[in-house]
Amino acid sequence: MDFKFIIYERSDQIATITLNRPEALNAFSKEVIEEVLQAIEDIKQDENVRAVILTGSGEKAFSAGADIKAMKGMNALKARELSLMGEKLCCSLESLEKPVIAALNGYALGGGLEVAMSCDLRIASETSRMGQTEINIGLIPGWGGTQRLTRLVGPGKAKEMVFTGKLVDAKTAEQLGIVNMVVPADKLRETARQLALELVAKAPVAIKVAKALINKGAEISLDAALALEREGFGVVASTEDLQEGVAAFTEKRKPVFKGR
Ligand code: DAK
Repeated sequence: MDFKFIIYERSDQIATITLNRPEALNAFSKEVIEEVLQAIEDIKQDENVRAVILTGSGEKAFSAGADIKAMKGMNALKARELSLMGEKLCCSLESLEKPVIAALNGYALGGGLEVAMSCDLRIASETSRMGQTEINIGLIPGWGGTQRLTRLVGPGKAKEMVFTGKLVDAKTAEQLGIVNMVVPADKLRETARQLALELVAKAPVAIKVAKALINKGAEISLDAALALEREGFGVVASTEDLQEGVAAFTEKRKPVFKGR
C-alpha cells in the first residue's frame, strides 16, 4: 500500500498508523482521513492484526485537528463532506473489532482530540496538551466531541472545555479521565507497544465482544445492556479460546489464544 500522509506498519500482530504531516502538526485533511480509512480497511481484513496504535509523527503534535486552511471559503456541500468523513473516521475506529490505542505525542486539538477519543485507550506524553479549540475559530466540535468528551468527563467539564477552548495539560487530562496514563515523551512509543503486546496476547473474541458491550452499553438502559452482556457472555463462553484458557490455567502455562 502506498501512502503519502500516513506511515502504516505491521509487526508482532500490531498495526501502527502514524499521521505523517508534521509540517501542519498532523492536521486532518481529506487526504489524511482517506488514507487512515484505507489502513483501517486493511486492518479489518488482516486476521493477523490484533491491536492497533494510532500516533503522530514529530514531537509537537498528535494532531492539531481538522485542516483549518482547507476550510477557507468552504461551501455547505464541502462542509458536509468533511463532516461525514470525520464522522466515518471516528466511527470506524470506535467500531473496529480490535483494540485501538491512541499514543498522544503532543497537541491533540479539535478534531485531533475527537479522533483520539474514538480510540479505546489513550496514552499521553508528559508534553502533550488537549483541547476542543473549535470555538476559537467560531465552530463547535463536529466529529463527536460534544458527545464523547461529555461521556468521558461529564457535562460540567465538557462545557468548560468546549465553551472556552482552553487546553488542559496531560496530567490534568489524566485526572479528568481523558487519558488512561501519562508517560515521559521518550517512553511513549514503547509504552504503547507494550500495552498493545499485552492486548495481543489476550483472547481476541473476548476483547471484541467486551469492546462492543462497553460502547453500546453507554447508550442504552442498564437492563438492556445487561441483557446484551448475557448474550455476549454466551458467545465468548462458546469459543475454543475459553477451553484453551481453562486448560492453560489447569496446566499452569500461558494460554495461546487463536481468536476462535
Ligand atoms: N490546520 C492546518 N494547519 C495547521 C493546523 C490546523 N488545524 N494547526 C497548525 N497548523 C499549521 C500552522 O498553520 C503552521 O503552518 P505554517 O503556517 O508554518 O505553514 C504549522 O502547522 C505549525 O503551526 P504553528 O506555527 O501555529 O505552531 P505553534 O507552535 O506556534 O502553535 C498550535 C501550535 C497548535 C497552538 C497552533 O498551531 C494552533 O492553535 N493550531 C490550531 C489548533 C486548532 O484550533 N485546532 C482545531 C481545528 S478546528 C467540521 C467538523 C469538524 C471540524 C471542522 C469542520 N464540519 C462538520 C465541517 C473540526 C474542526 C477542528 O478540528
